[in-house]
Amino acid sequence: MPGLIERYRDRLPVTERTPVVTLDEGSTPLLPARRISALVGADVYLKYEGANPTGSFKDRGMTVAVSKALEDGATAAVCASTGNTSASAAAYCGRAGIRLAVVLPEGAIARGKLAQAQICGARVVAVQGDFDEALRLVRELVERRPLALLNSVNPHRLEGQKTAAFEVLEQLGGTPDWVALPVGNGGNISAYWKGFRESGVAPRMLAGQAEGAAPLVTGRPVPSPHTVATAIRIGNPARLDEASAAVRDSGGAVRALPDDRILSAYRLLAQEEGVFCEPASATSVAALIEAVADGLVTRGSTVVCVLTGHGLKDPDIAGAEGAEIVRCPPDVESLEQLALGGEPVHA
Ligand code: AN7
Repeated sequence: MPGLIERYRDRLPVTERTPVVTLDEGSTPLLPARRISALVGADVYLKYEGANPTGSFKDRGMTVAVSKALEDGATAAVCASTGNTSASAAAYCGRAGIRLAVVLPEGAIARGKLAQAQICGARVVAVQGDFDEALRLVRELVERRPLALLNSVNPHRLEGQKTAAFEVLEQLGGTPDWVALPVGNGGNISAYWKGFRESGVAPRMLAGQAEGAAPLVTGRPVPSPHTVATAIRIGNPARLDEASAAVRDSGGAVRALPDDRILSAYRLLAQEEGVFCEPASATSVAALIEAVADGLVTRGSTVVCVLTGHGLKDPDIAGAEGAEIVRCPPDVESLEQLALGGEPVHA
């Protein structure tokens, strides 16, 4: 499929003069989740954004933001990131020939994301602080120097990301009752809500946050946020007000989940649905399970859970949460015993 700018040109802020920087992002699968549907008693679909070119939904915003930066004559750009924004920006800026510095909270980035930024030629800066400090510094930096800012405070990012809502409506052939998604900076939920409103529909937005990083619950910044889901370890979201408005105006809700529930949804998705996403993404499914248990989401509802990033982004957590590795001497009797675990196997 062609990229998003070509597919949705009439609904994006581009002209014939905009140089299109694309990796043919978007057109990601909307997968029926049979086992999870049975578990919660609803029709659950997974919007698998890990299938984007750099493995996350960020590519939707980046194709528009980097194309517009190039149109505006930018030669250098910067972003703060918990990982996926930096990986996506590195790929698109590399393709555009724009120099990029990514500013990351030191020691708090999943290994796959860091590797992507490194190999795609970005200047990688690890700030001795958390994401909120990194974003604050980057915002100060762009006041001093003429750099394109590629965080989701850049409105072009949201324009690109709203196309996910268009795709959900096309793929489903209708409007879901609920759309569940993880919320960090609040950009993506704002973009989905914008995309749905522009399409004249209003599904209810279910925001999933980690309990240790849940400013959406109180509407106020959280100092020293913590969670295993590093992508959404954000205490002072850039788009807190828009995210809150999307929840409120859609008749939606927020659920804050402890890390163990996020990780059990993460394993459930991989083991029961064959869908390997990163821990932050599983927050959408954890939020759904919670909202079904407390009676908010009712039986028979149609629910889309957005899985924002690919599981390979964070191999360390997959290794820690996944199966143990069984060592085997090189003979077939040992292999038979160890591979089958002593259980009867029928042909
Ligand atoms: C997998 O990359 O903020 O609420 O700097 O990587 O729009 O911030 C990532 C966020 C959800 C939250 N899922 O989206 C970054 C960054 C994944 C993410 C979110 C992120 P927003």
